[in-house]
Order: sequence, then structure tokens, then C-alpha cells
Amino acid sequence: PLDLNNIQGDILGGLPKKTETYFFFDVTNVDRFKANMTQFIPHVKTSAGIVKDREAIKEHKRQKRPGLVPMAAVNVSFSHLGLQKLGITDDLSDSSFTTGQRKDAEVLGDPGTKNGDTFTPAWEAPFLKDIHGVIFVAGDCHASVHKKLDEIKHIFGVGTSHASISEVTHVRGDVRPGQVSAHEHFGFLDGISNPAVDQFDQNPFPGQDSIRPGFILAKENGDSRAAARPDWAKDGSFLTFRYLFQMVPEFDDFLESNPIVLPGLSRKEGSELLGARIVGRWKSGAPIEITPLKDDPKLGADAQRNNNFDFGDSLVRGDQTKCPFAAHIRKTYPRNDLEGPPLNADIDNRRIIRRGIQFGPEVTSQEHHDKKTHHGRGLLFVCYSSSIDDGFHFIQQSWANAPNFPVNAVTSAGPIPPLDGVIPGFDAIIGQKVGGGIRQISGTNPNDPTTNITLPDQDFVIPRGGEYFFSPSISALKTKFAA
Ligand code: N7H
Repeated sequence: PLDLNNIQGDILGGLPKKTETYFFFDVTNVDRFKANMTQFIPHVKTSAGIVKDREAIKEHKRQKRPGLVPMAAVNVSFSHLGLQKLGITDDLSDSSFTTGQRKDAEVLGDPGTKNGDTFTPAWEAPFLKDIHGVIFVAGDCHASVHKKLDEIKHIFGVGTSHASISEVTHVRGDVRPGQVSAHEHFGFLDGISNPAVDQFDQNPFPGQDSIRPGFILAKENGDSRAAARPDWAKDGSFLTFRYLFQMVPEFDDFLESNPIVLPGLSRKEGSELLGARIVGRWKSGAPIEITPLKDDPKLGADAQRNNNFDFGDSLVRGDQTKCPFAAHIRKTYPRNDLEGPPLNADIDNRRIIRRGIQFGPEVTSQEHHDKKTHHGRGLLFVCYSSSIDDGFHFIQQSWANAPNFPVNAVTSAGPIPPLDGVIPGFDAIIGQKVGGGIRQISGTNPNDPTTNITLPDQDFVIPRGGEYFFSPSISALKTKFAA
């Protein structure tokens, strides 16, 4: 069985959060840092700790007690540069991690400028600097998180003459208010579909795919790179952080200007349908594969049903009448599209566990009126996997950015034959242009899969920073990162 006391809590359980602060740091004094780590490690929330916290939250709700359980949970993660700084030279066998996200940004398709051979992504200044690690604190309210973060900063002497780390930058995420608390800024319910991890998630929901722990945790059953990795990497996981800004008024304007025209649909319903077909779910979370033409909020909210689907009329027959190939959830997890005969491609190694949080204010009436973003908002995207090469990096580059995927995808059984006249197009949510070109998606009109719709020049999601990290096990923190 997995040792839940040894695995950081965000990976398997997810830190419970209404708000979360990511504190990016550089190590400025290695010896002092390792000494400070000894004091810090007891603060790190484990997956076993998360299981207990979740029980406490359930009990609180069961007893109908007012407010939230006061809580602040801490995790820590290191970049490749951070490992180097600490003199840890083992190869973790992941080239995206070793390269670092700033240098990977061109391949990911992030906007930026090229000078000779050097590409500089159009990121916020702090993310263009070297970052050694990130300490993140999640909790029920700002006061709980501040208090915890202050304790942690005190341990590392931040801002004093005996500091062992210095702040590069910090960013704060907050779930959205009231009714939309579980929804991301475009308005869609999020956090519905993550894979269940064997030996941790005992009762997967119907339709929730179970994967071996080694697809998320290094050196566990399923990790294809296990043999190449040092012993201390066991039960650690790679954390991908992306600072993603969302152009919400522009997204809304695009939907309003391009309603899908179908008999019996009002203009407004046509716009909602376009949004649902771009994402693959209605704002309520209801999958369009199950309810293609009309939202079903009860279905969206029902965890027993809202993930229980495959892209039934399989790709081989080329069907995108219910869900376009380019829909965000089909691009990033094509379910049975590549599985089963004749292709038999196993995509368990492409699964990631997503743990993001929203940042920024609600859209103001001025922005709504101007159809233009004036205030930064979006998603602090975080995901875990035992390989960034096979997980985030691959999904972004080879699936979301690739207009032909999944139609011309090359699988272990060879390429999938192209479908007559249909190029699926970009993932309109996260697909990036990669050096220009027209961004199109097909299949938005259920009655005509060959109609293409052209997306505006300006992407709806804009990356403004990020880094790749590794979240070591508790025993690794003690033996390799502390003294
Ligand atoms: Fe995505 N969105 O609001 O449109 N995502 N995502 N994502 N995403 C999902 O199923 C969104 C991003 C995945 O298992 C839902 O939980 C936004 C990146 C994967 O069926 C919604 C942004 C990557 C899934 C969104 C964003 C992914 C998924 C449905 C950026 C990886 C699960 C809710 C601002 C490269 C698919 C749910 C499955 C679901 C949105 C980013 C991947 C609503 C706004 C960068 C694997």
C-alpha cells in the first residue's frame, strides 16, 4: 500500500482551499536553508493529513456548524535549478523538468520574442528570473493563510540578515464567490474529472478512470522511468505551475457574436451551445456527450453521473455530432478515442491530477460593457504527474496545440486515418498558435462537422509565467533537503 504519511498532501488528496498563496523563492544560503528545513518539515501537510482534514470538514458539515473549519496547509516543491543550488545532481529523468519551463515556453507555444536563438516568453518579470522552489499555503481564509505563511517566513528568516531564502514573487489565488465558487472564470464548473489513483481513491465515481499510482508518483507501480530515477525520488511527483490569464469579456463577446444557429434555439441559447461545444461541458458541468443540445444542471451537479461517458461513437467512425474533437475536455483527455480496437493506445501515461485555483476579481460592469479585460484574472494552473514530458508538456504540445489531433494522431498502432474533410482544429481554451497561422475549430455545429469557425487573433488564455517543480516525499525532504 502507499505510505500516505510520506506523500505531500496536495498530490493525492488536494489541499482544502478557499484561498491559496504560492510563494516562489531562491535559496540564498544552502547550509542555513538545510538547517531551517528541519524546523519547516513538520509543517508540511501529508496525504494522510489531508484524509483527516477532509473528515473534519465532513463532520463540521454534518453537524451543521456555521462557517468553515479554520485550516492552513503547507506543501513545498523544487525546480531543477533549486536542486542544483542544493547540490542534488541526480537525474530525475524528465527532460521538461531539467530544461525548466522558461526554456520550454517556445515549444509550448507561449507568445514571446526571439533574438537570435534566444526565445523570451512574454511573461511577467519575476517568472523570467531563476526560481528555486515554491512553498504554497492553502486555507479557509486569508487570515489563516497569512498567519501560516508568516510562521514559515520566520523559520527561513525571510527579510532578515540571517535569511536562507529570498522571495522571487508570490501570487494569490481565491475561489470565486457564492454560487460560482466551484466555477472557473469563463463560468464552467471545474474540478470534475481527475483520474482515481489505485490504492488511494477507494471508490471511484462511475466513469472515473483508475490509474496505477506510478503515473502520478515516481517509482511506484506504473512509472516507466522508475529504474532511471534515484531512490529518494520515490513517492515524489512533478508539479507543473502555469500562470494563466483569462480574457473573459472577450470570450463572452466571441460566444455572443457567433451563436450556433439551430431550429428552436434562441440566439442566447446558440451562444451557450457554442461555449459548451468549445469546452465539452455546459457551465453546469453537464457533459455534452450525454446532453448535446440542452444544459442539464442536475446532471452537472451529480458526481455519480457527470463523468460517466465515453466519446461513444468512436473516432474511427469520425463522429463529432455530440462533442467536437476540438472540445477542451476531448483534446486533453480523449477517453476512448484512441483506446480499443483497432488502435489499442494506452493513454494512462497522459493523465494528470489538476489542482488549480482562480485568481483575480469578478468581471466588472465596465469590462462587460467594453467587452474588454481591464483587470488581470485567470487560473493558477497546477497539475501533478510522474512525468512532465508524458503529461502536461505532451498534452499542451501534441494534443491541444495540434490542429490534426486526434484525427491524425500517431499511436502505438500507427497513425489514425484522416477523416474525410475534417480537421479537428485547436483547443480553443488552451491551444496556442505556435508562430502564427489561423486558429480554427471544426465540429462546433452539430449538424455540420465540416464547418470551421475561426477564433479571434487574441487567445482567450494567455500564459504569463510558470515553472516545473518536483514535490519530494517527506523522507526525501528529511534526507536530501535538510541537515
Ligand atoms: Fe482544463 N475551462 O474552463 O474551459 N478544463 N482548463 N486544462 N482540463 C477542464 O472535467 C480550463 C488546462 C484539462 O478528464 C474543464 O474537471 C481553463 C490546461 C484536463 O475529461 C474545464 C483553463 C490543461 C481536463 C476546463 C484550463 C488542462 C480539463 C472541465 C485555463 C493541460 C479533464 C471540468 C485557464 C495542459 C478532462 C473537469 C477530462 C478539464 C477549463 C487549462 C487539462 C471547464 C479555463 C493548461 C486533462
